[in-house]
Amino acid sequence: MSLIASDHFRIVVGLGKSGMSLVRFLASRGVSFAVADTRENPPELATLRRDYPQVDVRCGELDVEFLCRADELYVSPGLALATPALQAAAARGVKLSGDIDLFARKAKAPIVAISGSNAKSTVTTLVGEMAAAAGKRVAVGGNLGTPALDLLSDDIELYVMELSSFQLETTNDLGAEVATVLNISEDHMDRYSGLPAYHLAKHRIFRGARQVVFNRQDALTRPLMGEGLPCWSFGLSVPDFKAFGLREEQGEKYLAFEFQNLMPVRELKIRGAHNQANALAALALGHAVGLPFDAMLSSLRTFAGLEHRCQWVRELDGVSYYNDSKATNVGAALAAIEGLGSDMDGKLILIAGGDGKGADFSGLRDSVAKHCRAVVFMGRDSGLIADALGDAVPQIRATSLDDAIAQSRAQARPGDAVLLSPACASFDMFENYEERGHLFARAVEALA
Ligand code: N21
Repeated sequence: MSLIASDHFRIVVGLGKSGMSLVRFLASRGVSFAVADTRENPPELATLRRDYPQVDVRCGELDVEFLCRADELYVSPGLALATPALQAAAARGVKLSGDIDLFARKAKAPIVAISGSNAKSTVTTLVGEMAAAAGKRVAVGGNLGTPALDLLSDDIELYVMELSSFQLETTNDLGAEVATVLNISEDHMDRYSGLPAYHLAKHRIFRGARQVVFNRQDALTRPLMGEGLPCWSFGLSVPDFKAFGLREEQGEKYLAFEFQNLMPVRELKIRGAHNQANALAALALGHAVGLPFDAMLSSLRTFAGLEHRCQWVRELDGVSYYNDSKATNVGAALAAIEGLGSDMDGKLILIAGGDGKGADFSGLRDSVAKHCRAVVFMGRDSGLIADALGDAVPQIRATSLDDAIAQSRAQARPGDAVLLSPACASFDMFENYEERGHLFARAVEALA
């Protein structure tokens, strides 16, 4: 067969959203390629068959011989690189890559690259809004919203990219103008051997970067080989040279850059210490690519936060309801519990549980004990969280999302808040965290 040993044959492995963007990209450039997916019926299969009927698609268990016909595989972030068939192909000289590498090669405008265990989407969205406010033609996407390759356009002046550790695993040379890992806390322990492997994947974001932003309060965010690169930092402490932080003067707390106060913290719509850090990170990234402070500060004054991210839903009987379905790990739930809990007089009723991804939930115990009246559990791994919390707080088992809401309502007193912040992925009960959040909000809105 003529395809064998071709220098110009690629295989897209994994047919999700980014897989389809790869298909469109490769087809539009006349590159010859095939598609493989380990699932019998991948989500985009019908679209692919309809729009690209000539493309060879192999579903089900990966066939190493087939993979080895390619010189390069574009591997989906949904598929572990440790998958034996992928490793076998790599051992036989096939290059493993992904959509982000391809994007980086083709992008003609500077890239702001953002990773981290939490707050990626918030900071990415903020930097995008700052750039738009500064009059830049900006494209925002990657792990959030539009897949990277679908953003490519000669008109774009700046790319602001959210990148997950899974996307970075297959990224060999990003070459960002500025790159950051916002924070590192445990996540995806079902895909990594431990925190070091996860940390290593995230730090690939610094490959080829011209500038770096790191978090002064999280040593794991410092680039391992960033010596010599211009570095900016952010953190809640008082800033020094090349640093963004907080400074208090006459009882007023300010976002500050070096020795200059930029804006009172109270003008931010997003609440909590972690959101002040997010605002400072966005300022540091925007400053690194030359965005003026006035445009950045006006974006900070209007940004009200993302859907499913500690989003206020309604008040009923003096109890507020918050949708933090985006909290798919312990660190995110902690930020919500601490952020919301220390900002109110009442207590929290926390709804948690789901697909735990092998996490250690003991880190939740102190914050839960301090801020929660009760924890209502749902989902597959809720027993693991319950065990980790011990007798820190009353525990209630729910049989469904609706039951969890009803049980929470029964526990709450006026001044309290019900917080859906599961510390888990949603895949055991829902399509994704968006569906979980929408169903929560809809059910809460329907309460009589
Ligand atoms: O929504 C939630 O509740 C949890 C989100 C998390 O825990 O953070 N996100 O695991 C990873 C990859 C994540 C989300 C989306 C994707 C990209 C996929 C593409 C292919 C997902 C799965 C596949 C599966 S491909 C193949 N065989 C949750 C497969 C494939 O089984 S996440 O970081 O060949 O979308």
